[in-house]
Amino acid sequence: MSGLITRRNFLRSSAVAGSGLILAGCNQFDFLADKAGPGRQIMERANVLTYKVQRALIGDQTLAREYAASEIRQGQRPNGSVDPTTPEYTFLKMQNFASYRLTIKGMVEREVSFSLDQLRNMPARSQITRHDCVEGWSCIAKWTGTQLGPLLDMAGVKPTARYAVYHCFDNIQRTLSGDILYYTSSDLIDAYHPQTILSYGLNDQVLPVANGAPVRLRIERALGYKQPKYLHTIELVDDLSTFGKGRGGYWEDTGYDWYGGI
Ligand SMILES: Nc1nc2c(c(=O)[nH]1)N[C@H]1C(S)=C(S)[C@@H](COP(=O)(O)O)O[C@H]1N2
Ligand SMILES: [Mo]
Repeated sequence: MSGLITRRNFLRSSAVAGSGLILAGCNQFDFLADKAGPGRQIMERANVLTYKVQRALIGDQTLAREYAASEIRQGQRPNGSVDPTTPEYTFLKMQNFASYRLTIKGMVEREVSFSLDQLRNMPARSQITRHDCVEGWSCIAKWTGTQLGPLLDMAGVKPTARYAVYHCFDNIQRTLSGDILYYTSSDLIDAYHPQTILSYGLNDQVLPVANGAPVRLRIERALGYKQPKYLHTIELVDDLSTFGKGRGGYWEDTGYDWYGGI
């Protein structure tokens, strides 16, 4: 996976940015831009550049900063969907998520799914990290869950997979043509990152509905909108263009940066 971003690519990207030639064809952006034709928007190119530069600067395995318990000053402020109303979620919530399953599917050797009890009985990791929302607020909170990486290995991610798409239960937006369900995505470096956990605990309590019960993903080096709540399916893909408006997430579809690094 780390082969995707080589030092050479990074240097090429920087050189391009530096010389102001970013609009003059984009063969050098081989990671995302190869999915697109010549009509790509400037914004998308900027996203790719941001991704490459941020990824190169941050490295594959660098950990997000972890804090001391004394630095938790308030509860995790609920934001976005706080109480999903889809029938599926309402039903699960009514029975305290007894029949909840997290599914991993798509470009995998075998589709797998896990109950909440199974997830809770896997090796747990707790981390106290800072959540940064683009709306301009931050919260330090303790997240407990199990690492995503080993679960992906159980499914057997195919070598052709490039992204993990995170599908959520909540209808973040209702339109005349139906509900829009929240989703986001990451590359496999972030999916396998040691601090990327399927979190079911928040500040030593069961994860509340307002913060994404029963399971929400933490991708600690990314902004708030890359922390999917009410997660039910992780789909391994090689192309993001078939989901939503094709930019890899609900907020990403409205123009937010795909990588969303902090
Ligand atoms: N399913 C889902 N995930 C989501 C959202 C959402 O509305 N629905 N909002 C995102 C945004 S913008 C933020 S800041 C955080 C808020 O998480 P919190 O409610 O635990 O603070 O969740 C992110 N993940
Ligand atoms: Mo956010």
